[in-house]
Amino acid sequence: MRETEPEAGKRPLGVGMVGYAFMGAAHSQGWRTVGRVFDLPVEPVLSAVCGRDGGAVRAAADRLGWAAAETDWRALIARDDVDIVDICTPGDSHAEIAVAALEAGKHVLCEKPLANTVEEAEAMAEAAGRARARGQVAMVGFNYRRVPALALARRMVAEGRLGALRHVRLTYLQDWLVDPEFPLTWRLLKERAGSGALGDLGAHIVDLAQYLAGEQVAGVSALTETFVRERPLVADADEGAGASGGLTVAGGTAGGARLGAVTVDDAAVFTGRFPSGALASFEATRFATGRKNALRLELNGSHGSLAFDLERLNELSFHDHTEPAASAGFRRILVTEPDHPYLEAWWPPGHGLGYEHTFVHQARDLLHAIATGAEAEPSFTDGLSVQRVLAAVEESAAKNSVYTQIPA
Ligand code: SOE
Repeated sequence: MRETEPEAGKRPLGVGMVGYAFMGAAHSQGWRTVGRVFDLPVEPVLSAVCGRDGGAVRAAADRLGWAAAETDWRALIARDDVDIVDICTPGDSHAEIAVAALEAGKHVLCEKPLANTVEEAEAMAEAAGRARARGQVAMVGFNYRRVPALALARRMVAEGRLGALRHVRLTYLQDWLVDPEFPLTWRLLKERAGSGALGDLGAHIVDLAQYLAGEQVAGVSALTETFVRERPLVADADEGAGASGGLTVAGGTAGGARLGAVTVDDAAVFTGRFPSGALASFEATRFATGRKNALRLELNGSHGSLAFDLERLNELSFHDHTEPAASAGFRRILVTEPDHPYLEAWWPPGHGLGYEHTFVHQARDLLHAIATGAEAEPSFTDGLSVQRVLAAVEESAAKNSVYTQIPA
């Protein structure tokens, strides 16, 4: 399926995507669907996808609906039919591609975490600031902000329904690394991925905590651990950048494969403070046996609490502490009403959404920002702020959990 023709009367905006693994497939789904669901003055056109392996990227273009394939990201950025550069590569190439794309006058969507280091994230935020003055938009792919129930949670916190926040508690649990025979793909190499569960999963929950609380974490105390320190080498650590994005490797490794060092964390557990006085706690792990993609959170405030579980993403639990104790208690809000965030465009009440819709909403928000000239959120400055928390977690963990302040 190819999506090359813009809808009549809408300004076409060409998209060029770098990377086509798990996230690239998810983003493609967003670009393909957004114009059919949301009424926007602009229409994305899937102009070209880029990857290093010519045969594989051409196959991905056909599978995912892109009109053309490129093997050099610089050539992709230079194309006249590319207005938006969408970066879905491992973290070690984010900064170079994003800065080049912004300097070339393109809008940019970059997968999370924004970069592998604070220095790279600073350079990206600076480039985005210069580009903003020229009318360009830059956004980080923290897609869980686009779960309607979490956007509703943000709205309720901002409206004061929870009163003063006391606790912001988040966990993000997966289990795909439990098997010590799982091979050493790029996600386990610091120079490629920046960090492990911390940057991959912890980045999501730090961003959500800051988004929901409406303020930035001021300092952290952290522990990290690498439970399995050596894993079987694969011929090409990028193999996992194929269809599964490093979460599986086709055929596994041959028995008796040589071992290589895992250079990232398997799990990170940390607490933090917000300037308002609220306390935060975070847990990110790839070793929570039985948990596949379990992102859960609970906020407790002086007037009430909110709880959310990604495995039931059409629901938000709310306890209103201002109600009489006899009738108060957590109740389930079914987040499928037309006046809930994003839902006016979708199905009648009760007909829920899923993971993939977050990428449609992400595309919608980016296109809306481009069309209206508004700043896109989460901005590269928001991504930098998450990066600073991740760096502070690593610093604190290296000092056995010493409280580490984060520069504002
Ligand atoms: C793998 O851990 C992963 O795909 C993350 O990279 C994504 O950001 C998350 O949404 C799901 O899990």
